[in-house]
Amino acid sequence: MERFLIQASTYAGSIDGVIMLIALLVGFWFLLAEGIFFWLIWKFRARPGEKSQYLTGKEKHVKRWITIPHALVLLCDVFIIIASVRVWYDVKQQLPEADSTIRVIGQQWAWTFQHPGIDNELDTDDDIYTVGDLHVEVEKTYHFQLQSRDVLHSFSVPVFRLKQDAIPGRSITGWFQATETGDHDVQCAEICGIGHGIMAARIHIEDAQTHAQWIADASAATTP
Ligand SMILES: [Cu+2]
Repeated sequence: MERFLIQASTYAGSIDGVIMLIALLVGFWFLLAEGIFFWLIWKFRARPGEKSQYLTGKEKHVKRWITIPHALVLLCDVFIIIASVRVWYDVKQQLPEADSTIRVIGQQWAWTFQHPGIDNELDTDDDIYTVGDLHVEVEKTYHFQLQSRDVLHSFSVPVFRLKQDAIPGRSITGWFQATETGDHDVQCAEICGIGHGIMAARIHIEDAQTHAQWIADASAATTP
């Protein structure tokens, strides 16, 4: 499948799969319905000497044009629902064991990231706080605790196909696992005020050695 944006998380491919399934099914019915529509316009066009039929809409041979496609479209919906629920369960309902936990805090208009330091424990003295730069290690499972200091925000990492609303007063836990190294965009995907559009950040997906080095450097810089 042609990829428009790289897939850098374990579940990115399955989310793209659902979107592709919906696009194909909806696309098929759209083209078919429009095709039949224009064919009927052409077939029943006005012609000299031909009288138009009077249809109440209740005739069996007319109603079939509604009931049969209706049933088939509902069947397609069932396929979409089954595929979506399976992906939703994997991404949102289950929580694989974490190698590391980070905290993501949205506010007007920046993202603050709280990383565990060398001890890999959150809320200890060696935590590393950054604004606008999230550092993670590739192929490690992360839990994130998503919070907001003011209004609704939405933590969006397009290459992960991850999007989760941040709600003031709540701490929402989710997970991801990056599959390849690289630097990518983090966005806010919920209109949160005049600075919403500039609420961009970066995620740095690093190999184990680079990530360990970053933690060491950041700890040395912040530890008195
Ligand atoms: Cu925001």
